[in-house]
Amino acid sequence: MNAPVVVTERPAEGVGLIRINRPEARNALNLEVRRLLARHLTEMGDDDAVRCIVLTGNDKAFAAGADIKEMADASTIDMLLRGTQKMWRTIYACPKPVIAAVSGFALGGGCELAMTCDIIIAGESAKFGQPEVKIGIIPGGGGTQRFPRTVGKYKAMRYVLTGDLFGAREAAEMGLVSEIVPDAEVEKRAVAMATQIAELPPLAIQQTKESVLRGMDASLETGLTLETRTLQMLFASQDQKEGMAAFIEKRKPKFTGR
Ligand code: CO8
Repeated sequence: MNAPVVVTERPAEGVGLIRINRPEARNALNLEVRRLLARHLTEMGDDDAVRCIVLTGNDKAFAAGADIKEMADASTIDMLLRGTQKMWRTIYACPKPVIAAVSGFALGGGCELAMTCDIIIAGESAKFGQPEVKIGIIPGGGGTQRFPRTVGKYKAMRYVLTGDLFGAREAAEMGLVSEIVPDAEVEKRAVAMATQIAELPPLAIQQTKESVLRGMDASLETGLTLETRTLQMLFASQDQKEGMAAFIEKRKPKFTGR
């Protein structure tokens, strides 16, 4: 049997690619997949050679949600002991930028997984949604929290309360998708953007990600203070000296991540 999560270390210099690989179940996120995702993202987060990560599925599904067959007979205590929110946090806490390359369905936990990523590249026929109410539960991976914070209360309510799916175009109009590309080019475009990010100074990239994410949960004043301190701190890095010297000397910079 093929591994349910496949890692391709370097589709390009500095880029790690993680593929969810359960095509027979529309990439449903069973416990094994979630554990592997958490493990690979942690490992890539710690690997200096990986500067940006692409997370993808196949042409039919990014992920069709948590595995319903694995949950159907679970008790409250089973769900508690599974502790999936810990794995979810590991994914969210990855210090490197993560680009979701979404083709096909991104539903329930799959849509939430995409929303934990930093950039979402979607194929033009990708379908998103939080259909959990239709099976008697609520979203459990951030769908009632990240979704309204991203698209606003009334759009989010329209979808979480009906379970209706929505297409890539509507997702982009709501601000849930960063870029739409032809279906056949989703992974290629995501890897190209990851390569572009991987060439930039890694400390500045990581600090930018952290500043955006932490600031979104804070007051504007606190966020601005965090931003100022982070900017000041980066003047201790070699990459700041190199980046500015290269600009002045009209040459290509060589960033070391120091
Ligand atoms: N769980 C388990 N199996 C699934 C899932 C799933 N989420 N989605 C699809 N499959 C399986 C089907 O059962 C089917 O298996 P089989 O061949 O053995 O019958 C196979 O994948 C192919 O599926 P379909 O025949 O249905 O394929 P279609 O192309 O006709 O439809 C859909 C694709 C639209 C994706 C459809 O399968 C579907 O609606 N799936 C369920 C979507 C859903 O309800 N998702 C929400 C799940 S609940 C959830 O995510 C809660 C998150 C809480 C915690 C967050 C942590 C992850």
